[in-house]
Amino acid sequence: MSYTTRVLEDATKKHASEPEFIQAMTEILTTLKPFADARPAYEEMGILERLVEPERIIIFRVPWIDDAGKFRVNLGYRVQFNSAIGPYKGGLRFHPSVSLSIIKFLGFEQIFKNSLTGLPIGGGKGGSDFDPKGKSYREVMSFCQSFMTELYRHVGANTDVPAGDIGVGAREVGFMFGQYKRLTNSFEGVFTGKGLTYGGSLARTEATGYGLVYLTEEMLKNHGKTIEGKTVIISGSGNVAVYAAQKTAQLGGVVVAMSDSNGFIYDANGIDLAAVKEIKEIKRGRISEYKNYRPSSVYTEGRGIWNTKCDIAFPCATQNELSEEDAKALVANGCFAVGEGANMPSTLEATEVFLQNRILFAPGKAANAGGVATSALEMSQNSQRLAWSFDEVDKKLKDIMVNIYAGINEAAKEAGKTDNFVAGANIAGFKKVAEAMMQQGAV
Ligand code: NDP
Ligand code: 2IT
Repeated sequence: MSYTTRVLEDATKKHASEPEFIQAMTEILTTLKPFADARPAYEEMGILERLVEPERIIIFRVPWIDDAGKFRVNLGYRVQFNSAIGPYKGGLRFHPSVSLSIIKFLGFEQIFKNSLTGLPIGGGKGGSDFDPKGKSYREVMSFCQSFMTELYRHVGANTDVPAGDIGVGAREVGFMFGQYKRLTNSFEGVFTGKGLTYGGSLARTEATGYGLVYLTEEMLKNHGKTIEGKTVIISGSGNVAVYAAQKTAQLGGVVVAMSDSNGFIYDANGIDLAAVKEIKEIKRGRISEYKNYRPSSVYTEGRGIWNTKCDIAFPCATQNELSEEDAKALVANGCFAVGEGANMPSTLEATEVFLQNRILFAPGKAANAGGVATSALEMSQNSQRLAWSFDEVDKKLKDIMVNIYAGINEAAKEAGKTDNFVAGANIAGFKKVAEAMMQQGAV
């Protein structure tokens, strides 16, 4: 049995109760197989065995009191996966579905994603099964302060730098940053995605969505196409989805559908993004309310968004939101490009459908890396005690996305898998981390 297969089989057995983590490992190790098996030094130095085990996992109780005076308890997680090329870096997710498996899959993906950015950031991820939906301002603050009261001792500007993800935006980052500062008496860049008044970077809010569109545009350009005039559908209506929609519209694409966890809207005239932002960002409401703004639009309950005819699809909600059937429907309807704004939104089977049908497919760890890349730019600004202009950060972000495309394109070609950017991203991301691990010895 080959080295890579053995490591994957052993880790799958050992972590049998972690389906999402197994899925992420399977995708990465399967595509790395020819590359890693051809280089005996990796086996000699146990690179893959070490790579699939986090350096540290922290799991803790988060007690808080709700507005009715009732005691509540959630679980908090931080998985410090790999620090070979820099301090652990990755977001925090607050969602009732959060489990160790989900945080481990996200942390594992983050190692390769962060490497692809070319910036000195290791991989980590954290979060809680706390559900911010329907909670009051006071309850969210109370939870965030309690969460940080444990997490503060494990993070730091040169150790581990969290940020946002699903359910964690500027409001939650503010509460956690404030509590960290109070507990440590230290004003430092321990979080990214901070507010602009206390060290946040311009363009970080927009970065993941914008970056997704920059990388997709570059991929299309290399295949004689552009976004201009194309029909686009975007799942989700959170941070990533909204700014992917904004940049798509700026480049002349027409976004006709968006969604949330309840259903999706279709607006043939192009989605009115100001309305979506008001519903989701200000009112914290449901996407179904869009009908009040555009009576001619159609709202459909459920997860049928992928049956909408389009040229380009951007899944920007959550893991495994796009199944094999969904992928087949997209292909049958003439969709020719897919860019993953979310982490692992396509199942393994859906990804296979895209690759078999030669869809231009940009996997999440490359396509959504603009968020964490801009987080690293926020860390640089904090270290310098300077703030760069929006245009300066946006230009750097664009250059980074163009470079990521060049890197994954080159790696795919070298592996004899031209245009397979899944293989390209995994190999390109892995190489640098593996090299750093070998140079640092048995750590
Ligand atoms: P937000 O919380 O801002 O938005 C999440 C969106 O996805 C909401 O519209 C939400 O709908 C929907 N959603 C969440 N869970 C589910 C579910 N189980 N089923 C269907 N829809 C769901 O999160 P972000 O926009 O920040 O994150 C979206 C994705 O992008 C995630 O996969 C995240 O890991 C990834 N990502 C985020 C980055 C960032 O910088 N924020 C960077 C790179 C990747 P509802 O409102 O109904 O819950
Ligand atoms: O999945 C991700 O890359 C993020 N949620 C952003 C992480 C970060 O540290 O900015």
